Amino acid sequence: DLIVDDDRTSITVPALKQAILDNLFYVVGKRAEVATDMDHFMALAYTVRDRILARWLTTKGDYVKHHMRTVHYLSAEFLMGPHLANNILNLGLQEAVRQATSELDLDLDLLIKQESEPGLGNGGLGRLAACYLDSLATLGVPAMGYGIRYEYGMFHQTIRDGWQVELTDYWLRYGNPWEIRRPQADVEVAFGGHTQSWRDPFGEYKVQWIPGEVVKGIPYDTPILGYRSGVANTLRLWRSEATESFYFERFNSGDYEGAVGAKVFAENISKVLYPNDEEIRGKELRLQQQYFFTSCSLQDMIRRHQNAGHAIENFHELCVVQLNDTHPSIGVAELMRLLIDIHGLGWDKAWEITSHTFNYTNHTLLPEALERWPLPMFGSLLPRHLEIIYEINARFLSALRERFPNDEDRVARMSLIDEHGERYVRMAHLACVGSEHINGVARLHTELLKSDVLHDFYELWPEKFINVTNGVTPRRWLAVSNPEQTELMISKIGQDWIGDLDRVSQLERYAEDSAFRADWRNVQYAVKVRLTQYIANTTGIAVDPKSMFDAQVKRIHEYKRQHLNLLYILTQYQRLKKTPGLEIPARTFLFGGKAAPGYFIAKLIIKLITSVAEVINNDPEVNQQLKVVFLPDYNVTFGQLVYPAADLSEQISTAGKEASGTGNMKFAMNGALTIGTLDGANIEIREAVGHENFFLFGLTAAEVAAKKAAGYHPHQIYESNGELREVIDSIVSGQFSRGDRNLFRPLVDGLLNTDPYLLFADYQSYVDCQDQVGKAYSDQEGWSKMSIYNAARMGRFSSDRSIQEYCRNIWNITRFGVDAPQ
Ligand code: 26Q
Repeated sequence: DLIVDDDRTSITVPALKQAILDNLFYVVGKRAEVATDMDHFMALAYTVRDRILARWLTTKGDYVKHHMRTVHYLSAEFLMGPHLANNILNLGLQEAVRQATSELDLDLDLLIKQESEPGLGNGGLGRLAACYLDSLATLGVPAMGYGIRYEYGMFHQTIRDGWQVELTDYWLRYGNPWEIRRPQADVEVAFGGHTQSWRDPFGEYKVQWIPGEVVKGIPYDTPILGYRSGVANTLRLWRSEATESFYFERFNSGDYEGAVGAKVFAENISKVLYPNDEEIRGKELRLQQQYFFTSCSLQDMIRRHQNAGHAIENFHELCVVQLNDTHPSIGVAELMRLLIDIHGLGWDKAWEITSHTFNYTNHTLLPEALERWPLPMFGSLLPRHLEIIYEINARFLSALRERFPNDEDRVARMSLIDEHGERYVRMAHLACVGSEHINGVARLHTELLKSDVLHDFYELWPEKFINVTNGVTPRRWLAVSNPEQTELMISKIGQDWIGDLDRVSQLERYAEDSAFRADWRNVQYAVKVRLTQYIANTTGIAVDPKSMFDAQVKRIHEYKRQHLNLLYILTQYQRLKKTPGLEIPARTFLFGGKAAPGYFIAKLIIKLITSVAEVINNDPEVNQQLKVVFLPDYNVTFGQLVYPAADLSEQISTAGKEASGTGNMKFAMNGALTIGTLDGANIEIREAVGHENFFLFGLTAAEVAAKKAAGYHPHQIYESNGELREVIDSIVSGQFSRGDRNLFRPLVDGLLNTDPYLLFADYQSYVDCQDQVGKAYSDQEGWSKMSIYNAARMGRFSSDRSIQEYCRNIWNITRFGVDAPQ
């Protein structure tokens, strides 16, 4: 009964309604009477996708037509989170879609919740890539993301008997309405085998790689909309499949097992995301994944470059590649191979192109997280690349010897090959040698790269090093996730800040306005009630939305020190048990995060959190003042619920260990105050929001280094600090493990004997600081002021600012935007 012009592009409410019904019938294949919430979600998602497509195709056409220099962001992980709400916001359709769904008697928020999030990343690094895609599209930067379409993403976490249990994440179960498979743009990728060399009739030295296996990469494209920019860039994720020819050749020659084996090999490559962050074990499948997506992406870039009519010699003028950590750094050798072996260029020209194409972002300071591959494995999987790396290395080291004569120690330290004992290929060194720029992700991190982790490279090439402090997108992390605060902000300062976060500074003057502060508190309370209901539904724990919400959500890692947080909780617990009726403001401690499945101590930390939670939450003497909640399966979707609701953000890593952190930014933008160390981006956040609006504690990175050098004895601190001793003793006593004195021994012994992350050294400073936090929270007016100053001064931490810095200082991109209307 509805008549509309075009139900695939029109954005009027009647057209949207008709489109949802049409998509439900023709795409989902259901009648409204029997459709589930998931069916309605799909129908709505297709309706939104239809409205993206014109922008998407126009954007692509414009980039080609105007020969625009394009960024290619290569990342093994893209932790996108659900798309629907974000796409609706970016299209400017929030009101129209709400109206259309409500007229159809559909609950929009319920439909949004149906989307299963593509969890194709571990944590910070993958989520940063997603924020950067958002900003690239918003700013109209010609850009493409390249990665792997894992069939199984980050595992789902459940808690059984207090322990983490992993379940697989088959996120594609109900289909993915956002992606388009493009089989016509497939590429082939080779593995194994051997190389042959000869001199061609002109006397040129030529190499041919005779592979052992060949697989096919099929691209799946997802549009990435900018915020009201009219731009839709592309995220291109590769799926591995068997090549028909390889498969049938063996099959027809009677090698049935070989044929099936080849198919299994091929299909395995994009099967599953490795759930380890920052802990490397040399697994061959992981190297296969890295080479697979990097080779697919570079071949694709070359093909698109040539299809647009450009000569291969100009590749680096139109194509720039950003390496998201070392995971795609094999690309340096792969581009050399493609240019020399496939496109016939000489070494020097190929090196000129390659070394002007790549840039490398480092994300870690942990020495154990620097990627290295055992040489025999590397050589058998990628024999041609190993030859190329040897050649790059020979030329690099001879230049190095010229620059630093008689310094063979330096040569050994900087070589692309680690020759101490078992031999390894050092991927960070390959990335440094092959890149035009090398960047860290926060000011301190970049300084530590220069002075420590990559010091030799800094001495050789100081001009390559540059800092780009991370940022996060205010679209997803504020406008989508915190509609209550967003609405209040819009009522005072309009909405331009969503696309230009520097403008949130206009909020500053309201910090001194008591009526506004009351509104601010009411909004905060409403958001906390939302989270309270979620906690009750998922854990059965009743928390008080009037209590302080103190949140630590991030991967579980010793350097992030979730157990330091626990030491304070236990300190408060002991105090309350000793002094019943002690006046402390009520607090709810919220934890969320996954442990790598093979990381025993991290899993034990989860068990300790859940065990402490059980005792405290069930102790009537304290549970009006203390609650401890571990929320299972922390992911992007849950992050969107918790960042807005937190009063206090825990950023308590050992100084010098957290490269940047990005959760710290999401919390502060939403008005949480931070308790933190001088680590990563905390330092810059504290400068931005004002020292008086940030709870600082702990040793500095320099003090940490000095303490370790001087000989650190945690046992002495245990002996001299009464409160700490009681807390540790209570863990050992079995109070939280039903009398089992051994359960937490590995954790406690590690602290008493070595404590590599200096929890004991920072304990007293942390406890004192937390006590100050408690006092400050009792003064609600003062707290609200600090909260508003935090939100108002976080403009710098928009990923839009980070991307502008990448464009100016690294990518040399000056042309933005498309012809398309917004
Ligand atoms: C490597 C090889 C084999 C298997 C897994 C990995 C692997 C996977 C993921 C290694 C590292 C990661 C992820 C690292 C990461 O998330 N680092 C974080 O990056 C953020 C964005 O820059 C920073 O804010 C964090 O400080 C940093 O810890």
